[in-house]
Amino acid sequence: MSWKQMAGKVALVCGAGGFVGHHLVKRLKREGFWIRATDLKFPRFSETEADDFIVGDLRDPHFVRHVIDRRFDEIYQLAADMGGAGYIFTGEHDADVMHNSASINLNILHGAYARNSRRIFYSSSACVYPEYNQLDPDNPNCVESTSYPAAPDSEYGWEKLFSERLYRSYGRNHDMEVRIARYHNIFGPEGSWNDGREKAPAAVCRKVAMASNGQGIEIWGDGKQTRSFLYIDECLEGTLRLMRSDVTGPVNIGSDEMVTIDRLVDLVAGIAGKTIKKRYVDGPTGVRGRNSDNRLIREKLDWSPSTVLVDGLRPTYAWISGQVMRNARSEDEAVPLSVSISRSRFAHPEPVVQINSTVLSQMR
Ligand code: GKE
Repeated sequence: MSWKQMAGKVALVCGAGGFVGHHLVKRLKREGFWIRATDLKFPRFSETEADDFIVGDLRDPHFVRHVIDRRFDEIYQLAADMGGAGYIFTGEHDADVMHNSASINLNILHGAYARNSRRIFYSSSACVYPEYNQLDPDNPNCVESTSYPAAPDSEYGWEKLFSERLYRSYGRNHDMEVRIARYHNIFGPEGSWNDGREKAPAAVCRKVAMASNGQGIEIWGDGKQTRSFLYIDECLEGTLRLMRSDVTGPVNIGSDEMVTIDRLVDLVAGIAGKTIKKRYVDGPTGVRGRNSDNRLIREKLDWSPSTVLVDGLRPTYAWISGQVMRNARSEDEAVPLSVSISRSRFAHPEPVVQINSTVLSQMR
């Protein structure tokens, strides 16, 4: 659809304080939409471009009724309790992930139905695919039709599978135009990079940015596990193409450039111009191999992502190394204070409160 055809239309973006949602708002604004956005929080790294941003809890059906108070031409449901391997594969957040994301999906979908907002996009995940098809790092199978018999390796994947079924049942029973993408590890600037929810591309960029030339960085697992990573701009392109298509079944939106985590580190080190050694440590690793199978999206949408991984990593590394430098600067600025505190320790050998520069920078 052209920009002119989009002008005057209204869209709702749920999860617009998060990485994909924030970028999607910018993209829809360029197309001329009026946008309502919602999330628990505003975007962390730059201002939202939404016309109307409502902060609140989408687990609360009353709040959702307040947000969906009219018919929207397009609703994008990206809100979820999610994160990288360090968040979703440790088991510590399973109850939160399942309860929070399922509640959000139940509320939003029903709210959309109640206001006759028929066209709704749901962001599912490659985590729905069964573990038994992802044991061989060189030959994972993520064809859309292979998600059953179901055996995701995480509760996160099970919730996505449940919600896919929920959306599809509203499509069948209530005549809604449901579109479902299975995202494969989306990355880019302004994503989580240091809050415990970061995925491998951001974590590796951060670790490389913080390392000196010749130093080592920690890698979870043996580095031989495989993944594909999709740059944010391609994700948005695929999302919009899918939303405006007549494709009702779930489709992969991912890159099919499969790499080992070792290779990911080497690419980032190359961009940084550093020699980086790898130290393999125990950590949450998830499936052994995963790659997007793009045959269905090519057939259905006559399109698939083409940006090569290294081209997406360049702007991502530039942004994350900038964040690392900013954080280091703000910690440096706190040093004179901690120096004066440690000096005072000579006079008071048992300080009552211990303050360090990190705490000071968080308090600002
Ligand atoms: N996050 C992270 N941080 N991963 C690391 C690190 C590190 O410092 N070092 C090595 N890895 C390894 C992980 O152990 C895992 O094997 C691989 O990189 C990819 O981790 P990831 O990017 O955090 O997450 P996954 O691809 O395993 O899973 C993600 O899949 C997406 C869909 O494809 C999920 O976290 C979801 O965010 C998402 O649905």
